[in-house]
Amino acid sequence: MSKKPVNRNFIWAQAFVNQLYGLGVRYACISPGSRSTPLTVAFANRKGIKCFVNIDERVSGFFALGLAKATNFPVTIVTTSGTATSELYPAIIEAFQQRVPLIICTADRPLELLNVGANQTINQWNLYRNHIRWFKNVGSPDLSAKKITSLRNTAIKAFEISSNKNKGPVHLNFPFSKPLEPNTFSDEVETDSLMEALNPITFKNKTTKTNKLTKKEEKQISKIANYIIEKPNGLIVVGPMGYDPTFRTKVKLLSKTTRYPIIAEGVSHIRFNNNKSDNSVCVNYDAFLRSNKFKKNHKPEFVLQFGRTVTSGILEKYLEVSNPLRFLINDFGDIFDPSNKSRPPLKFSPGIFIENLIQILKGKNLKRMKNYWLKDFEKADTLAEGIKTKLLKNSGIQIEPGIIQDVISIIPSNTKIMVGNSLPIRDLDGFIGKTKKNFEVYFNRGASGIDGITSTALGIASIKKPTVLITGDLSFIHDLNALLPAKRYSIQLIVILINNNGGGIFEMLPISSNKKWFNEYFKTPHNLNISSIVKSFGLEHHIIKSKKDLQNKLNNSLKNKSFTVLEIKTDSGSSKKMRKNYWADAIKQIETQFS
Ligand SMILES: Cc1ncc(C[n+]2csc(CCOP(=O)(O)OP(=O)(O)O)c2C)c(N)n1
Ligand SMILES: [Mg+2]
Repeated sequence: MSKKPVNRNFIWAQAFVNQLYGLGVRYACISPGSRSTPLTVAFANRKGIKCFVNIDERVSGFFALGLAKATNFPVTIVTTSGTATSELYPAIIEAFQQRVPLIICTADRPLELLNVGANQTINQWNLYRNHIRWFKNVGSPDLSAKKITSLRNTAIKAFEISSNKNKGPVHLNFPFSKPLEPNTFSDEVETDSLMEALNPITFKNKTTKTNKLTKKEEKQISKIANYIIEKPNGLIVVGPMGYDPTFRTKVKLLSKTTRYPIIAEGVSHIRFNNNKSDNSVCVNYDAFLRSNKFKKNHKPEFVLQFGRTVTSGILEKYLEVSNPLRFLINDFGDIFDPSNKSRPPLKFSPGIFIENLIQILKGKNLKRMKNYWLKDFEKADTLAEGIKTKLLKNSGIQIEPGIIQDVISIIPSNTKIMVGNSLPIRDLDGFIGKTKKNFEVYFNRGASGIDGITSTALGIASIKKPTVLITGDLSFIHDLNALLPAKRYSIQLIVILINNNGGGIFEMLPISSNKKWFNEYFKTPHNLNISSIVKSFGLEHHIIKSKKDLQNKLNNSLKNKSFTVLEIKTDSGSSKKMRKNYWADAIKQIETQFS
């Protein structure tokens, strides 16, 4: 039998990568380093896996997060040993909290070099332990059939956990001894066993979900149905989450059946693809729920909440104070209720839950004698919509909520939107009305960091076109290294950069009245010339001077198919005034109308 000289680490890495490929993994985000050579070359060598190389691991982590969000499928990340691994942590936290599937592969020194002062060596064992769904130290490469089978099973477990069983990031630590390069040989192996090592096991997914409910699940749903029958004053809260497209129709049907209003979060996609008749979809709750009178006379007794914790603090407080019987429904039974007053969460796919619930409710006599409940919410929503539209109609380009509304009205249906934290997501939630157009909205609300926003958007934009990012200036500056992959991979992304020269959100907080500390420690103006920064990366940048200008440049950018920053210099002071005027007007008119 013929033998072939090989590098053990490389064959080990190839066996692992081939198994991932066999499972369907198609993207790897790799950062340069020496210890990770076997993994890097195995991924680079694997036809069918697209590799993105990012020098900055923090960018790489968030970029992978964006890819995984857009594909809803595990994406691999490779880093070398040492601090490189810890640069991934922010993205891993975000992936953990949002249940985004990532397979993190960190290269390490072998056991004998740990804790003895070896170069670029830290304790990588379960480094992300508070924010990871699974960790395994893969062990030293070994080309025996038994160890290769074990390695493949590790790959399968990592895939199954991250994509389905306990969705989110998983961490595999790979110790490698030198030599690391594929053409520096450490072993001789028989050709047959080599072939065998490189062939992945065919994996049959036995966990395909059936729509059939267990007895326990049937009981849970019929309990909810009984509450709905008895309680006319209920709400359906649709929080942030990437729902499947059919959910929209189902939740509207549930609203029709129950006569409960839908409280539609800005980033839930329920605001989009709406018809004129979808009156029960309420979007202006952040304004009308500021009226104490409305709140006092409209206390929900029952709430079904899909998705994550809502963006609006006003809504969250209202739910807490009204203290309804509140049920959270999501795929993994996660808790999204800071008030900690809701019942234990129900683990259901939202669509399946609604289908079964409607089946039970159909033909039942729901106690809806007084129809005022739903009508009042619809009326309050329409009232606030009118006030908002009037105020924004005459607002200049420097008014932040107006910009977001304009962007939504300019971009065509089916554009993907990534929205940054701080004011952009709050303005989107507070000011975007219902529209006929259909959008997919992405967000990093897992930990609501201002880090990695552009990188995440670039990952999304690599898959979905066209993608528009709406972000603040500090968030953009925090993630400047994202401009490297933007250039390197010519990614088509339009960045709407709302530049209020610092953290505008802090203007909304009581600390803003403290002149001594506010500017230096909170708002932190930077006075940077963002145009020259962006242009130094060889990327396109335009300053937007007017609404007309926004329309023209945004339309041009959509056609150009390149990375473009459209920077709008805004005034956080007058933007704050506009928001406050709107809320004050809304309170006034709601209280007159509902007297
Ligand atoms: C990584 C991280 N650091 C700090 C914060 C706290 N923080 C929240 S908003 C904000 C300011 C953001 O400024 P910008 O991106 O310009 O948005 P704006 O407030 O102007 O809308 C900061 C520093 C955070 N959320 N995440
Ligand atoms: Mg800002």
